[in-house]
Amino acid sequence: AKDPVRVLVTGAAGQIGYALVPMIARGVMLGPDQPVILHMLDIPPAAEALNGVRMELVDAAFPLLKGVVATTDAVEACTGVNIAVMVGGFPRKEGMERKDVMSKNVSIYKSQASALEAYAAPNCKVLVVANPANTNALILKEFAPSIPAKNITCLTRLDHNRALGQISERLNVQVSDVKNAIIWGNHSSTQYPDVCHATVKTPSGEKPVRQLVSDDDWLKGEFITTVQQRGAAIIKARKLSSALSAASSACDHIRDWVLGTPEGTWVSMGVYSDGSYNVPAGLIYSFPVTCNGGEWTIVQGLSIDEFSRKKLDATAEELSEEKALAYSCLS
Ligand code: NAX
Repeated sequence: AKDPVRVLVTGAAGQIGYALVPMIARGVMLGPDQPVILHMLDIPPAAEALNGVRMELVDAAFPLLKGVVATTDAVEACTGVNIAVMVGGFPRKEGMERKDVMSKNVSIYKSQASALEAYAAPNCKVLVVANPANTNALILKEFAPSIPAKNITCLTRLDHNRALGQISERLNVQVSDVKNAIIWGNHSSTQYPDVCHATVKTPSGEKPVRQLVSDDDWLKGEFITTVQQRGAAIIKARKLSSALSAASSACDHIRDWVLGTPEGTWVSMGVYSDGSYNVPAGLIYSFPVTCNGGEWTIVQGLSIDEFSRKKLDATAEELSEEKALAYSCLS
């Protein structure tokens, strides 16, 4: 039998946490033969709710779940973890300035970076979900200098999956037959959902989405805005933000990172930019990546037309501004 993998979920008493921990305990994230020990962190006001989640995990009697740590102590939570899914953060409340929210999250991610750096297992892989996800991940990277930059990522897989879902609905095909969409940039409304290289499996072979969707205005207009604004549409409908889809996508992100992407398929991940596609280096930016042997690689050589170029640059610009704002909160 395999040794258990320790998986940290911060903000585990929240809504995404409640959807995510049972998926991890069922093997959705790491596979049906991989035992796990869950580490759950939340803040003291949520301690009782967190204990309730721990009780439910016991009650569910998951065969793969070999232990649960439920705590409000970051050091205890981070100790020995192999994977860290950072869902906890400070939400933007009505009337709050962007700078105030940023400042709260910068201080959370600075201190959790230190706890991870000091106590996590070597080669721990980190996924930041909490918003502003890209910039929180960047702060975490800056304050955990001994964790390789390659190990720190943020979630844009939900946006990626939303793009696949929209194409599947539009063409009335199975979502599993659609692949190679790309989310470029920030997990925000400036993200660029790009299907210029996406394909659909058909009885007569793989066909480009751009050929199957003849309405270019839809691809350049409503498709993009629907994906960009899907989070807001879910809030409007549910009166709560996306949770099950966010949790499921977080599992997809880690599963593909650890176990690899299928041949010929890429996915979107927020990763530390090396300057590929003329995106400024030093931002956490969402790129198309393939994964193999537990490492991601940015897909190279895709053609970027003028329409796309502007969108890649606009979302990079926003991330540079966020980075500057985050740094101004440090001083
Ligand atoms: P909730 O407010 O339900 O849960 C957040 C939890 O984090 C709460 O239990 C809170 O007590 C806890 N928390 C706050 N500060 C903490 C700290 N310092 N350490 C540990 N825990 C802490 O929010 P939920 O709906 O679960 O969303 C969580 C985060 O995901 C939010 O920041 C949200 O904006 C972000 N999202 C990101 C998505 C993405 O694709 N990257 C999509 C979904 C989601 O909107």
